[in-house]
Amino acid sequence: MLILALAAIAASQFSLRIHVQWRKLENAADLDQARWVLRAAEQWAAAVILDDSLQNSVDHLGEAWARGMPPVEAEGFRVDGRIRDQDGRFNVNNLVRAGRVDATQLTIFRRLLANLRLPTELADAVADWLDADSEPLGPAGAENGYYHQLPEPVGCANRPIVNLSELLPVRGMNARLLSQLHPYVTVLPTYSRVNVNTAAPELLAALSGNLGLDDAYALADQRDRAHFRNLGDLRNALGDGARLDERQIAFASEYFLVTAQVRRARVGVGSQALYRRNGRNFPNLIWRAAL
Ligand SMILES: [Ca+2]
Ligand SMILES: [Ca+2]
Repeated sequence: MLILALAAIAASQFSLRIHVQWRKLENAADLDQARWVLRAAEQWAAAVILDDSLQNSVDHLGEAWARGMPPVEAEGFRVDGRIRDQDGRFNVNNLVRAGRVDATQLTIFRRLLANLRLPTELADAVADWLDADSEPLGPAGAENGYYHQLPEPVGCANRPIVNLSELLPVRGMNARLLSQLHPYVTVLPTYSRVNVNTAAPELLAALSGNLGLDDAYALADQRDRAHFRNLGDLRNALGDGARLDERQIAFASEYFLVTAQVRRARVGVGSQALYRRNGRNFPNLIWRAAL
């Protein structure tokens, strides 16, 4: 009797174990499939970016790539995707060229911080974080002399960064400020001009010494009704007086961030991928990270 009971328990445990194993295999297969669908979604987004560059040489928020897409079903998964150009943002790495601070970019960054009502001294500390030397830019700057004396010492990067979160240890920075800054800045591997068709009014105003924030909002409104094809369009929209720094601007974008998510019941995967346009060829993948 006891033996029979023990056998029954063993059998039920065995069947439970089989069930758990089977569920794990099933989940693993689902996850594998979800990852394939995710890759396909990224490739699709890159194809949309390429297709746009074959159609025209200007990028604006009324275009198909910018308009976001409703979720689609693929292989039983729900797929969400979004493409955001990065050239409508201030590229933090622009602050330094060949290891030295670019004074023009520093001024633009200071103005952007002021327009966002964030502390302008952050600009100096960020530039010091990126420039090759160890000389603080001014009283608000900070180099290893500052960072090594902190209760939890850190090493100054003294080089360009890859991800915005790398700025978290910068003097005066914190998670709240970084998240406020996040929609207006980006981190790109090469020098980039600001696409005036996709830039926020705060950045448009930062590109000018004499365009007020209210006028920048009016300019962006006008642009969103009819995008700028070229300098002539922009100058007409600005009228007499205000000027943007025309060496720093563009009407097209080169870098695009693709965010994709794939979900089904218990399984979900997501990614972000930065693509760079590559003429009439498929865009180059710069980096890719799981979400
Ligand atoms: Ca375009
Ligand atoms: Ca430095």
